[in-house]
Amino acid sequence: MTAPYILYGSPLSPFQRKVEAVMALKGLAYDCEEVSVMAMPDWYKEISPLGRIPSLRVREIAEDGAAGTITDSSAICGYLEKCQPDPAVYPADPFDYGRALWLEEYADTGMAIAGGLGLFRPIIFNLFQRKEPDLDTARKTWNEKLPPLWDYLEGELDGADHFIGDTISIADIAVACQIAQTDMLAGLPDKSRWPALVAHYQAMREHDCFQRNNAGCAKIVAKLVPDKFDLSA
Ligand SMILES: N[C@@H](CCC(=O)N[C@@H](CS)C(=O)NCC(=O)O)C(=O)O
Repeated sequence: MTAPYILYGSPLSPFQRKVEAVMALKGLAYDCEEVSVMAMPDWYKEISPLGRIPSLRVREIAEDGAAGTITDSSAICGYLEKCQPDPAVYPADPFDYGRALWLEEYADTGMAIAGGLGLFRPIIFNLFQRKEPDLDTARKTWNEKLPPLWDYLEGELDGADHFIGDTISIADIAVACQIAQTDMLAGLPDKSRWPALVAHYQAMREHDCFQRNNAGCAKIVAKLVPDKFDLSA
């Protein structure tokens, strides 16, 4: 049966992971269509003028072209929340809502720039191109750039299971999506230094809403990275 949505992108994108988790939580069925950032097709640039994945197609609006599509994970998640409000991933309380948006932004910008550009890409993009992974850059990121970002999140969690209130919100999802990016290649932050953050991430990783994306990533990464890299040295 044809699903009502198509998600364009790659399971390896933390932004696609965020959308997939939100769709799974809300029980929304979707098909995935691979769009590689390393060889972005021209038809996709019409949908995403900034040349980024993911984008969502709403089939009942249009089956092709830019019509019926929304690009950018935050825009997509905001749209999905309006379509299917229950369960909510954005808190109802105005202050909590603002805090959730901030943590989503913290993950999507601060963590994505550090972990994505400084660790994930120097390893995986090189491997895709059959080059040696740039472990010097990845080590510098792991040991110098990521710890202050994790410190902040450890403080924000303050031992709790969730960043906001006692249910999953976009803040939990967005942060876990970025930690998954570095976990795939380098494992977890040191549990003795960031206990709440690691426990939070492990619980999120096991949550049903991440399983389809976890499986998609595992298939790709297992071929390229049989063993995780030890970047702590
Ligand atoms: N703000 C965007 C960011 C999306 C983004 O940066 N995606 C990356 C892949 S993870 C991308 O498409 N990069 C294109 C490129 O590097 O050329 C969102 O939330 O969807």
